[in-house]
Amino acid sequence: MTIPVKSNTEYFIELEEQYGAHNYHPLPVVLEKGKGVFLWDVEGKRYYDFLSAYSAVNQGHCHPEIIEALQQQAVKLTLTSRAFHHNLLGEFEKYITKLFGYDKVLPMNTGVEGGETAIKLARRWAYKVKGVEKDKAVVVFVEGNFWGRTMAAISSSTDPSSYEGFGPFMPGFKLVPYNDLTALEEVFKQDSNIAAFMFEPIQGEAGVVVPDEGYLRGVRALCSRYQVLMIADEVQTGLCRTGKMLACDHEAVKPDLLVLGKALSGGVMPVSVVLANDEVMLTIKPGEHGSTYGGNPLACAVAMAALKVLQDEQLAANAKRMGEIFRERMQAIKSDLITNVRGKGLLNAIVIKPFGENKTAYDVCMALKENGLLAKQTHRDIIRFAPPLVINEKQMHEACNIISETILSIA
Ligand code: IF1
Repeated sequence: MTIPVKSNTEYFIELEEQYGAHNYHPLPVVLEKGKGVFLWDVEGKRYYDFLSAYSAVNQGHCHPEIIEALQQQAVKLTLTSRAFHHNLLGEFEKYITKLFGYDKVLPMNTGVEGGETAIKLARRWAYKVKGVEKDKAVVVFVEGNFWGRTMAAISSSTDPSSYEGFGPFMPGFKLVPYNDLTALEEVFKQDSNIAAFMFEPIQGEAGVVVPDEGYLRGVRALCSRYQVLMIADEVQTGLCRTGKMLACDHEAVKPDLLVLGKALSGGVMPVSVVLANDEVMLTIKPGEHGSTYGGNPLACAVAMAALKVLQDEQLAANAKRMGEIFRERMQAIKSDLITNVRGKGLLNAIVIKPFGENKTAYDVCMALKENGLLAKQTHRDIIRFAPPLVINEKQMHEACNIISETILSIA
């Protein structure tokens, strides 16, 4: 009796099944190498990466200049804690505050820590500057928001798969519909305890929901009028992803607090920041917030290299141009499987009509994988497409050929 030999893929997936928490349901592919827009699995098969680790690899996998910065710093000094100074923190702080036009920056690690930090700053500002009564500060979020998995993040969520079974939840949060300035003004009028409004300029996890032209300007005007801090969560939309350095730049709007993460390190390690002016930033005093790795030497070196690559390689302009090609190609696919194509820059999504016996966007992603392109569905009917911003025109057309041939073969 011959024992079937397991493929490498099966071997690695079974290890995870046996020894890892089951908090994800990944596509059945095991990756081991990445370069630019490409990934290779343990069978040696090459894929176009059309997820970019949810927009953390905007500069392309293993960008040489970012890896060089990592390697040079890694053999010198990686972590001091903030109990002492180190020679890269001030350099990084000056670089990033000048680049985005804010007085100061508070460095953290994951995107959700950036969101948590922004909320703590907003509450502190509400008590110290706006004069909100102690423990009464309110932060307003939008329906369909996603900013991470911590207790505060899921306390603001409207997605049961994020919050169900994890209560009790953080108080002091209110919700309004996205892309609805009337509802937002209503809440601002009714409640004088509002510290801030935190939202994504384009909603990623909700399925690349692009608000109406003018929404960002409207939010800015309402926040200014009602003395509410505007917090832009640009963890996913920032850093050239939507065709500008920031999604807020599409309407020339400047948030009071700017949260960045993901591609701030080019996919090398978790680096996040909150940028704000002194009136907000200096409401937190020494010893009142921080983290072991926040602002570590390695993160500073890697983040400066990652930001330089975005500018030197003009990745915002490339994202704009390649995104236009992508949406044109998607709209040209003659299939009623696709009911909508939407996005900005290289943050795009297609909406898929259920097909066959209850087949969904997941099944399209499985077929795309077979054809050499990796993407992930969000919810049952939406596929987000977000390649690294270094993708060139030839690669974009080749990837679009894969997508259209796959869709047409299914239909
Ligand atoms: C997972 C989703 C995306 C984010 C925005 C903050 C954070 C995220 C706008 C927190 C993180 C990640 C989380 C990651 C998958 C991915 C994701 F599918 F979960 F919803 F991108 F849409 N603000 N998004 O999108 O950043 O703490 O993760 O560094 O949970 O698997 P983080």
